[in-house]
Amino acid sequence: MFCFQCQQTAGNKCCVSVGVCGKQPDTAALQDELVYELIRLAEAAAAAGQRTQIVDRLLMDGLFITLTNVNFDNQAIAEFTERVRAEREKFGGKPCAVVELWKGDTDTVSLRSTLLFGMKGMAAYAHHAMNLGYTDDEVSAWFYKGLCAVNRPHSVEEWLALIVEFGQVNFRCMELLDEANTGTFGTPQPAKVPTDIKKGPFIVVSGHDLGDLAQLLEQTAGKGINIYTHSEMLPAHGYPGLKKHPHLAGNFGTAWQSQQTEFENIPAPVLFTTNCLMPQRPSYQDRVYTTSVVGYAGLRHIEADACGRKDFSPIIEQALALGGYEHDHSMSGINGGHMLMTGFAHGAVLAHAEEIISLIKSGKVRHIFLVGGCDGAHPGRNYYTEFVKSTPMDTLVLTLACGKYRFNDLDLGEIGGLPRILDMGQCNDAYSAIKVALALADAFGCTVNDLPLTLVLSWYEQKAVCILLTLLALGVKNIYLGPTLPAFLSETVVKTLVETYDLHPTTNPQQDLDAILGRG
Ligand code: SF4
Ligand code: SF3
Repeated sequence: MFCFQCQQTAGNKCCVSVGVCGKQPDTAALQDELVYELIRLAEAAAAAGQRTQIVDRLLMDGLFITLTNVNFDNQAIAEFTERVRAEREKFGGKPCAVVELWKGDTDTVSLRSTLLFGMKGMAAYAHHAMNLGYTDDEVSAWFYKGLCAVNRPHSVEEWLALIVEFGQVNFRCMELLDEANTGTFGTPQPAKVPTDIKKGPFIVVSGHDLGDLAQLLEQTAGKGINIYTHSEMLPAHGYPGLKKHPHLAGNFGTAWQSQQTEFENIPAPVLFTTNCLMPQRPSYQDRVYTTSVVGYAGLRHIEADACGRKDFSPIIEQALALGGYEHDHSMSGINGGHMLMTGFAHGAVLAHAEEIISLIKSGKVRHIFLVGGCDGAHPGRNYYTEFVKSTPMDTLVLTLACGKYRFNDLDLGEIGGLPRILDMGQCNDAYSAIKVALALADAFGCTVNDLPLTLVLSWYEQKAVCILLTLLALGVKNIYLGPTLPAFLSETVVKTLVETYDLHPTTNPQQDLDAILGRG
């Protein structure tokens, strides 16, 4: 096998005998075969000059299946590949030749991989938007264009132009998902989220799909079952259309990499709506359910019907049978015992735009940091905790995605009535951060790069890749990226990014903070 798409890749080079994530060589081969079949389908559709809703969905879901920590189920991957093949055969003709993705000169493989991995991230966001009935022609069409582009030779300049174009399209895709989430569930509002578990039956919901959470909330209403968000589902508490359910009771646990210990002893089932799913310990394997593109051999999978409705009865019945805790239960051993704040997406932050602008003008806010992205098991990720702890009292910290669990339990105080840490939401809510930055730049009559704002990003999987490419495509400079640089970026590509965008690999928190605040 050969896989180097995520931050925890072996030796920061590539996984060749088995994935650090638990992906086995046969699964890796099936995922590669699926990507090749998606390329053949995109090429066949392009040759026929046709785009259909069925192909749109297959391209998005197929790419999403191959994203890190999503699907380890060989049978499910093979069956999906068969559906892609059958759809391609409807276009007639012979399957086209496909490039060998991981072979060729280093820079070509690097640039090709960057585009492909970015598309996997965008596929996830387009998938969530489509689940809520929101699509965009430009976004859907780019999956065809991008997959065909991956299959063809280009000069370095052409690859870079494609990557920038992709970054712009992914901005539209994140905007589309924002429209889908806020159009369906309302504009997020600041919310305090309990982290302890009430007595009685409960279900834990992980992943990013708000539509799945909504269906589960509806199906559990009045049944005496509480629902707890996990990891990237935490921002759900900010949405009025989800918060209205009184049994959306709180958040359980921390980021994805702690699931094997956190799920071990809880008397409740867990639903994974997306990544990040890890191989399970036997102690809790019979309590984990997957849905949609997520899969793992041996776990129970909840399929949608033709209208997208899911029957969560098996998980509801198991929650009732397990019964939950006998008494209200403190989770202080795993990040419980306090309240978490979320819901500061662009709507809520920009409602305070005047205050923030005057705080900046009066010098009460010296700098704004966006510290966000993925969490993971890499020891260097303490950087983000230390960084946030070290930020001066006259600075604000915006955050998003699961990387926030490194510091969202810290009490950093307030400035002018605003908490110093503002959780903007999931990784796709990077869109919110960009909206806020653009609004501030507009108010100050400058560009985003001239604002007292610095992005300090942590990456793990391919959604972070598409977000980074969007930020670069929008011309955002001086981004700090860690905990390591992607293994798929060749030396030449890194050099280009550093020279063109002043991209900084993270060093140590104090040194980077000093450099940002001009105290170096
Ligand atoms: Fe390795 Fe990451 Fe690929 Fe898993 S997804 S095989 S950890 S590079
Ligand atoms: Fe986290 Fe997997 Fe990336 Fe959506 S849940 S940010 S790592």
